[in-house]
Amino acid sequence: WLLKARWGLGIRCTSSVADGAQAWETRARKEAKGKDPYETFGSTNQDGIPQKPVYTAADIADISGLDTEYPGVYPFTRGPYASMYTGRPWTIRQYAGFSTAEESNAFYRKNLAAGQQGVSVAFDLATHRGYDSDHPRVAGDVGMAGVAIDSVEDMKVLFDGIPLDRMSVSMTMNGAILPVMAMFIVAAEEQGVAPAALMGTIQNDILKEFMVRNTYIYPPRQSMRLIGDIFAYCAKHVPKFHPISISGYHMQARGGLSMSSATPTLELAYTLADGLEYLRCARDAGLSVDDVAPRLSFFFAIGMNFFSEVAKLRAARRLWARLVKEKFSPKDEKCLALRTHCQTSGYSLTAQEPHNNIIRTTVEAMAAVLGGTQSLHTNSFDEAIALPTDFSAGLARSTQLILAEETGICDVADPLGGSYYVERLTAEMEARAGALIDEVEGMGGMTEAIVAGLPKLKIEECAARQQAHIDAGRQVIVGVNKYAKEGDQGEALDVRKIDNTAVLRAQKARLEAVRTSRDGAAVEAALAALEAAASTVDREEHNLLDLAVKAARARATVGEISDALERPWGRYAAAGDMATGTYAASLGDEGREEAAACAAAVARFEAVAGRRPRILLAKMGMDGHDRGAKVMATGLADLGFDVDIGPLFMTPAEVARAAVDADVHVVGVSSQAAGHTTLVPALMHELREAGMQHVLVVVGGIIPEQVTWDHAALLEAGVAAIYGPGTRVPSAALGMLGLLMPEQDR
Ligand code: DCA
Repeated sequence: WLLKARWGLGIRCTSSVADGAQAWETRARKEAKGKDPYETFGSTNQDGIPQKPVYTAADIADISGLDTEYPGVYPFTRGPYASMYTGRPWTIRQYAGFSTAEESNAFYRKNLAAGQQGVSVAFDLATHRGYDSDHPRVAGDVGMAGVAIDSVEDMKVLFDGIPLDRMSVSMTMNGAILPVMAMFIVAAEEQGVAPAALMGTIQNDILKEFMVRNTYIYPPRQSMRLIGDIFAYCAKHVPKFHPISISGYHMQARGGLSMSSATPTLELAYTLADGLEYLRCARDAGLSVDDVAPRLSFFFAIGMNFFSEVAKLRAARRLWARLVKEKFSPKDEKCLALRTHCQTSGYSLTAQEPHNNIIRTTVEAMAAVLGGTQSLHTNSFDEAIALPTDFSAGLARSTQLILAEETGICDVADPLGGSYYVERLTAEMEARAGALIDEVEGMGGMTEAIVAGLPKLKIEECAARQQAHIDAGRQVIVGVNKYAKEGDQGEALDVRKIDNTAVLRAQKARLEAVRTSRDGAAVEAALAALEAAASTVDREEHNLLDLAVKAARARATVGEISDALERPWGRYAAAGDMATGTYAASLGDEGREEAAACAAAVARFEAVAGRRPRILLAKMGMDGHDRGAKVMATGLADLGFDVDIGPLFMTPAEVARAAVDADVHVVGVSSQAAGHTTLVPALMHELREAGMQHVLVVVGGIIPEQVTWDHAALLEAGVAAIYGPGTRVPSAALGMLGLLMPEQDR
C-alpha cells in the first residue's frame, strides 16, 4: 500500500519475484507482437553464450560465494587489492618504441613529463628474433616496428636520464629475452642501479608466440628451459621485477588490425593454461610456487564487447585463484591474486574513418578499468595505418587521464560487482574457460598441446569464423561493413614515417664501434660458456641469464648471444597448417550469394586457364603476425582458390623461388610491420630476375593509404592491388580474378 501510495495509483506494484517475472513477460510478449520474448529479444554473444534480454536475482542464485566476495580477498573476483583505485589508480603505461634508441628515449621522456607513469618498450622485429641490425635477413625490419637494440650501448642510450631505480619499465620481449634482459641489467648497473632495485616487467611469454605472433627463436621445450632460468635468476637477484607477463592479448587482438581472432573466452582459457605451465616450469627450475607466483603478471586484450571484457577480467581472477590453490597449494595468499596489464584491442581499429577509433578506444578503456586492470595501454587512433604520432599518442594518454581524473570511476572498487548480468556472464565465462583449460591440462599442459598443434588451430578456426561473420555483415563494424561512406578515400592524416635506411646506417655504425673497441677474447669466452651451459643439466651452476649478463657486460651483441644458444638448440620453424572449411561454413545466408559469385568467377577462370587460380601467400622479413594471412588463406581456399602458404620470415628471393616452384598466378604479400616499403620492391626485382614478371603481386595488411609514399611507391614498383585492414575476403577474391582475366572472360 505504501509503495502504491508513493508511485501513484494505477501503477501495478509487484509483491513477489514470480509476479515480477510474470509482469515482465506479459509486457515483453506484447512488445514482441505476441511471440516468445526470450527468442525474439535474446541473442548469442561472440563466445556462443546465449544471452537473455534481461537478468534478475534468479540468474545468480546458483553462483556460490557471491555474497562473501570482496576486493582484495580470495578468490579476488572483485580485484587484487582491497582498496583498488580508491587507494591507487591503475598505471597509465603506453607501449612505444621506434627507430633508434635516441629517438625512443626522447619520446619516453616527453611522455613521462606529460603524465605517463611507466615506460613500456617496443623493440623492432630484428631484435625480437635475435638478429643484429647488420644481418642480411633483417634489412627491411630494422627500427620499423620498434626500437633497434644491438648491444648494451644502445640500451644505455634508451634509458638515458630515466632513473631505473624509480621508474618501472616494461619490455615486450620474448624470443631474444636473454640478451635483452641481460643488457637491461647491465645498462642499469652502469647507471649505478643494482638489480635488486629494478622494477618492471618482461613479457617473456614464449608459449603464446607459438600460438600467435611467432617471434620465437628456439623450439618450445628449450624455450621453456630458458624461461625457468630467468625465473630463477630474477627470484634471486631482481626480486622486484615481474619475470613474465602471461599474454592473451595477441590471441584476441593481433591477427592484423581490423582482423578477427580468438574470442574473449578462448583468450582467457589459453592465457591461464599458459600460466599453469609457467608455474610448472618454475618448479622444474627448482623454485617453489611461493617464490614465483606473487610476481607473475598477466596481459589481456580489451575488445569492443564491453560486458564480456569486464566479465573476462573478473572471471580470470576467480579462476586463477581457484586453479593455483587447487594445483599448487601455495602458502602465501599473494600467489592467488592475479594482476594484469590490459591494452585496448588493435583488431577493433579501422583504417576507414580513423577518428572513430578514439571512441572505440575510450569504450574499451572503460571496460578495462571497470574490470579492474592494474595497468593500461590505450591505442592511438591512427595505429591501423602507421606508428602513432606525438598528437595521436597524446590523445590516447588523455583518454586514460580523463577516465581516471574526471569520471568518478576510481571512487568505488568493482562498481559493477553484483550486477545480475555481469555476475552471470562472469560465471559463464569462468565455466567455459575452465573446460578449455581442462582439455589442455589433459594433454599434459600447454607445451605438449602446442607441440600437438591444438591451440594455434583453434584460434585460427575462431578467426576464420569471425571473419565470415564480419564479411556477411552479422558482426557490425561502423564505417566498414555498415554505414561506410561511398567513395571515401580516407582523411588525410599525418603519420609517422621511419627512415629505415638512416636507422640501419646508425645501427651498423654503433655495432662496428662496439666490435672494434671490446676485448674480443673475453667476448669469445663468455659466449663459449653460454653455449656450453645450454647443453648442461646443472642449471643452478650454469644459469643462462647469469651467463648472458656476463656476455653483455663484455659487449657481446644480441645476435651473438642468440647464436650461442642457437648452435646447440637450433632455430624453430612452425608447421604451416591451415584450418579449412570454417570460413565457408560460417558465412551463413548473408554471405552465400557472394560466395556463389566467387565460385562462378573461379569456374570461368578455370575454363580459360585450364586450372584454378593459384596464390602464394607470403610473409617476408621478421614480421610474424600471420593470422591475417592465415584468415585470407582459409577464406580464399574456401572460395575455390588453390592456396600455398609460405613459411614465415622469407626473404624476397625465397618468395620468388617458391612462386616459380608452385607456378602461381598471384603472390599475396601480407605486411603488418611496415617492412613492405623495402621488401616488396626487392620481391618485384627477384620475380623479374626469375622470369616471373607476369605473376600478379598484391599486398595486404597495414599499408598507409592516406599518404602517397607507401601506396604510390608500391603501385609504382608494379604491385597490382593493395588490400588494407577491413578488406572482405570475397572482394579481394573477385578483385584478383578481375585482374587476372581479360575483360571478355570475366
Ligand atoms: N593499495 C595499495 N597498494 C597498491 C594498490 C592499492 N590499491 N594498488 C597498487 N598498489 C601497489 C602494488 O602492491 C605495487 O607494489 P608492489 O610491487 O610492492 O607489490 C605497486 O602499488 C604498483 O602496483 P601494481 O598493481 O603492481 O601496478 P604496476 O606496477 O603498474 O604493475 C603489472 C602492473 C600488471 C603487475 C605489471 O606486470 C605491468 O606493468 N605490466 C605491464 C606489461 C606491459 O606493459 N606490457 C606491454 C605490452
